[in-house]
Amino acid sequence: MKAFALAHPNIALVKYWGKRDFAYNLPGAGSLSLTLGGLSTRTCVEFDAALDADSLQLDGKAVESGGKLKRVSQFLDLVRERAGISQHARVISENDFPTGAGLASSASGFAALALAATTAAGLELSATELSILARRGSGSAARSLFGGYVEMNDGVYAIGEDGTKVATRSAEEASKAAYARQIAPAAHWDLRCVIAVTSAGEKDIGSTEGMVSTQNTSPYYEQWIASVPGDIERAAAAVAARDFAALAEVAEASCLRMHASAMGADPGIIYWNATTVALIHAVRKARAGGLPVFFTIDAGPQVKVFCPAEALDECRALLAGTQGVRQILEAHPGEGARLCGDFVSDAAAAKDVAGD
Ligand code: 2P0
Repeated sequence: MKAFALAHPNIALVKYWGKRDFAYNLPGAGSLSLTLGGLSTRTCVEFDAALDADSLQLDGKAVESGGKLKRVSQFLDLVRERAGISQHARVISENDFPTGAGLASSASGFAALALAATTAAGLELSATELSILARRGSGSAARSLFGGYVEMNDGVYAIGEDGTKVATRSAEEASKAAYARQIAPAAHWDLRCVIAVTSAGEKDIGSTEGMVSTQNTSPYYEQWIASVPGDIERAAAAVAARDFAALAEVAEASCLRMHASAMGADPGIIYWNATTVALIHAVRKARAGGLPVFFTIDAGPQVKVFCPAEALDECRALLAGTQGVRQILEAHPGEGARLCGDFVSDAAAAKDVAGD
């Protein structure tokens, strides 16, 4: 009744921002991401009949009450229901990167939790079933089950066994169809992601809250959602062809359109600070000067800059030379979520269960 799992965060190249259904946490549109090796969440779940409530320890601190504990407990309810068990669980989770600051900790967190909790509960789910389950915890977590380049389906269509799209109808049917799948393995294209941390604190407006406000009040929300399928097609083609210039164009466009929709909310949501904006300009100027780099920004002020492996040193220097950058993290295409022995075990020895 105890299991350990490790998962990496992922960064969307085509963003997820908005929900079509709250009960099943269905995304308003699909998305496309890269799973990031080099940053990890490790989670241990133990079901124990002696516990009278679920407990959560996050980054060494007990979470006694509040939204985070409730969200984890509600997720565990889904696992208990599926496994036919009633025991509460002890959950210990550790990130080796800043939590809740726009570095996708909910993606790696719920991916690791889904794998550890289902394994501890004795369930043996396929990678697709795990992705559907992880989505109920956090939309972006559905993508972190897989390594490399990943596409999340919006649930309007299911992907048939022959790869073609099959229309779905009810929310329940759509729930089973809204999952992620790998479109290219990590080894397909050695892109690097250099992350400029511009603020260490937790963000003021969480992703879920920001999305809900955007879709309820922004006049740009519908246009944003309508723009996503074309961007996914373009990004998938750029990944398949390893076309950096094409991926740069579509990824920056998707990021800016997502933020524009959020800024159009009432009151407007601005995740950026002055350093975020300075980095946008620095990256565009460097690209115009011939350096292959592009930026993307999630629901926080950090800037993620992608480059081919051979441009890593120059990319890093560009970010380090921008005033206001507090810390630089580096990531590379990573593997999917996997079971691991314990918190200190070698990740290379971990069993990869999400490689299909
Ligand atoms: C993404 N983000 O595609 C987008 C871009 C942030 C900006 O997915 O409500 O934590 O838990 O399903 O997955 C962050 O949203 O949202 C996110 P919920 P989640 O990566």
